[in-house]
Amino acid sequence: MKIIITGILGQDGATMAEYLLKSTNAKIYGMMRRVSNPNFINCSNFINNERFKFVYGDLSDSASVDNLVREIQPDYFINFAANSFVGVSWKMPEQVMDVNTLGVLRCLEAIKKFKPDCRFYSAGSSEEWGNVDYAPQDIKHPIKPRSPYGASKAAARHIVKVYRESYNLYAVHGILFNHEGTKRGEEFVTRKISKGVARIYHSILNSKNFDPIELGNLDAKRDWSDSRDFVEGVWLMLNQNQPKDYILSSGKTHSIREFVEKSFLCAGLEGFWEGSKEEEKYYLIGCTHEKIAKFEPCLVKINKEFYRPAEVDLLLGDSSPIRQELGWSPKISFGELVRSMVEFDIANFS
Ligand code: GDR
Repeated sequence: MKIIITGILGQDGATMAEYLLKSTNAKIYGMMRRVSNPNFINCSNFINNERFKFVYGDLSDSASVDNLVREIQPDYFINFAANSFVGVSWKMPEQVMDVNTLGVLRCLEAIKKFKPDCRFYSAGSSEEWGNVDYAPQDIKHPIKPRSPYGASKAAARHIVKVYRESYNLYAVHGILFNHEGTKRGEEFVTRKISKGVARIYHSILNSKNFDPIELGNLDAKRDWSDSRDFVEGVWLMLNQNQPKDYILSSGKTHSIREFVEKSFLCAGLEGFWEGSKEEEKYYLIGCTHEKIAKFEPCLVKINKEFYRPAEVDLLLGDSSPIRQELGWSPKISFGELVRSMVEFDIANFS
């Protein structure tokens, strides 16, 4: 069995490769773009596995995608490559549409031309729902994206459906709600918080002054899960009798504010909120370090730079269909996810 995974250096690509190398005998081809200083940290557990190989390719270059599918003749093509940061999608909307939407089209075309029985996974997003009408959101929720990113994923969803119905391809577009972990990039709010908590924890331990974590909107709510649970759901979606799109979510929602509080508590630090709107701050309480208690120990403050031109206020997913029909369910709770990220970042702080 041969599997191409794109976005191999990112959280989902690397987590998927790790999972498939353990649970199957497949040969994994991890597609990466040529960049000057690639960061292989997420691949360190499998980089030397003899069933794993890096291959060059770029979703914005159809020839490279065509060549990979023609030469490798994969049984599965799992597309996790994307410009996945919602916040930056207003700054480079054309590139986002090119990679996230046309990139999916290029994969589908390559499969149609060179390996039509290859099963294709397209990474959809709860950002497609955007300005939600109701909660929890199910697969029938109207598509109402709030960002170029959300629009790019919604368009990808349509093109996957069109190719599935027009050419009888096995192509699925899973709607994944937020999923995190220790492979998460620092630009995303959860990892930014867990890394910030680790930095502050070590400063306090060494009786040193510290800068607060700077965040944007604290009141947005997200349905967070652990990415290790999600790759199992993706694999189930790829192995049904008939292709069908499903939602992956925890079915619980929490605000950014709650993520902040829980993260600091995992490091043994308790805080309190003071002020409102852009002046709101989170201060440390009960600090016994004399040197730290002397200055005003502010843990979090607001920086307007991290506000978005349009926000998605509430995401909460209904994943009951995949639970009932394919037997998937997440094993890692929100509390365990936060703890694992904070403990990892504290232990690996340098
Ligand atoms: P999201 O994830 O946009 O939901 O998309 P992100 O972690 O970037 O933001 C979540 C929420 O936190 C608020 N926020 C901040 N966000 C960031 N990044 N940095 C901050 O400082 C900050 N302060 C507050 C945001 O406004 C937002 O409301 C993620 C990505 O992985 C997508 O690729 C994926 O499709 C969806 O999840 C499901």
